[in-house]
Amino acid sequence: MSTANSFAQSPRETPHTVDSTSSEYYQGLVSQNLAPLWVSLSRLVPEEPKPKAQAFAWSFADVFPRLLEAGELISAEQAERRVLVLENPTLAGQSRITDTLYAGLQLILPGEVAPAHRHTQSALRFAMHGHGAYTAVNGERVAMAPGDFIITPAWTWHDHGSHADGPVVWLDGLDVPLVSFLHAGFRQQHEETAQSLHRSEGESLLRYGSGLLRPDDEKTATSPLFKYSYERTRAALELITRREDMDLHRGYEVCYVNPTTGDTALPTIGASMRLLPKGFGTRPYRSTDGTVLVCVEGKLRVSVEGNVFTLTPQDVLAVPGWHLHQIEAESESVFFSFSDAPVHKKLALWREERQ
Ligand code: GTQ
Repeated sequence: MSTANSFAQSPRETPHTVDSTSSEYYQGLVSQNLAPLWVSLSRLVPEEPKPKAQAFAWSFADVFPRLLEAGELISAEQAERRVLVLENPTLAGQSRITDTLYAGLQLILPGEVAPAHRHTQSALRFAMHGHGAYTAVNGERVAMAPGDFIITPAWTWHDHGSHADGPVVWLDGLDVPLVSFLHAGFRQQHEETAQSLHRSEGESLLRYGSGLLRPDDEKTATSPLFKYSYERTRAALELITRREDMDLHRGYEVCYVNPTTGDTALPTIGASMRLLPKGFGTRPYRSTDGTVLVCVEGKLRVSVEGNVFTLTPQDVLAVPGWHLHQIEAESESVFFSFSDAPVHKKLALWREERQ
């Protein structure tokens, strides 16, 4: 039988794949820019998410020497951003750490400036190594110290620089693959290398970080507070561990939010810092968002669908969406994470499973 109907499946049967070159009918469809849904239905509308990314970890100790080599090859100004992109092995060449997120390690050397630009992609920085570098966002400069979380909201001018006496490295997290999928990317170069500053350092913390808005200040889609220091974050976590219950699937957790709305600091990327007590292992957990973890203190053993990764400070792990994982702390451990959960939640797609 070679009629099209013979390929129709009842939904309960496993659909078979059809060699599209096998009959005149299928070849004819291609030439008319048509395609038979019954061949691709189960892929288009899967029973559950099957991200292309795999769970994978980068050891900071392995990447750091490569970054220093890059520092000899090219200046921050020449490179515009001197970054080694963390590419998920199953998405090689695509500049993605998970299916929807980009991550890279950026190096800045003493005296350098990574020139000012802006883009519609939202960015976060998680400071990893060295003191004395800064990011300027919207006319205000903020110093970066290890563990600090800094945002560069969409379409805000930003440049980075360093007065340090050694190399400074931070992790960049951007929604590049997502914006690329939506073809919503715009970028502009600033006419000056470093933007002029019209706010003093600490102004956004003093106002928005103190919960102080002017009566006519509007709620904004991104946080007007753009640096969340590790010092304060760590102190807040410490308090919580003393007084509150722990989520057995997540550990103690504080989320970086936009103080004007209570929503995530960036509209497309959510971020949090978690603490696990010594010897504690989280119960098996998965959610649809793809997550990037960075160990900050202690030692973690993370099992993702049976693959085990050991993380010490500054190591980075990609956990794709819907991958069941458990996190065990060998000593009291603190880790940062960011994910595309806000997008899932805004589109009513987010699910989690707690076992
Ligand atoms: O610092 O502005 O890793 O625009 C990739 C793109 C960093 C940045 C990246 C960027 C930046």
